[in-house]
Amino acid sequence: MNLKRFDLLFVRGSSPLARLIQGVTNSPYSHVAIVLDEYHIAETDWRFPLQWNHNSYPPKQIDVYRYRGELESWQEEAMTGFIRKHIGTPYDFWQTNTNGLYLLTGVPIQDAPDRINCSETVDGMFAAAGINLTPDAIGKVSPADLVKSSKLQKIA
Ligand SMILES: [Ca+2]
Repeated sequence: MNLKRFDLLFVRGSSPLARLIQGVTNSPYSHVAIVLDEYHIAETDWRFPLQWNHNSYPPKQIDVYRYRGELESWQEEAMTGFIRKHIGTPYDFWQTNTNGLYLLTGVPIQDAPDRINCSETVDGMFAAAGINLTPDAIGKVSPADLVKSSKLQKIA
């Protein structure tokens, strides 16, 4: 597959936590990772801070989404800069948990400003380029919210 930088890999996880996220958000996806190049991704989950990884997701476990528009070079630089700036940022458990509570009970989502979760990273990265993927407050989104964005299209 021809992956491009800033393509998004939406992952259908199978761990107990992944199943919980899928259930609470009513979505097949438990995780989202950002493509850096054909072989590398940036991602964070409860086990590790935002980091660069080899893309080792089996194709059958992921769907690939791409921004519909053309990114200008300043936007690509802003998005790459966002990732660079946040490499090493710890995972935002509190935000993930309260996002789940929000969906179940309406209690507001709590955003720890110095921590990020997977979908918050994606939303923040596009926001750095002036692109709002969803009508929700920046970062207060789940993978399920992101795939509903009219600015993204599924390519694989
Ligand atoms: Ca946060």
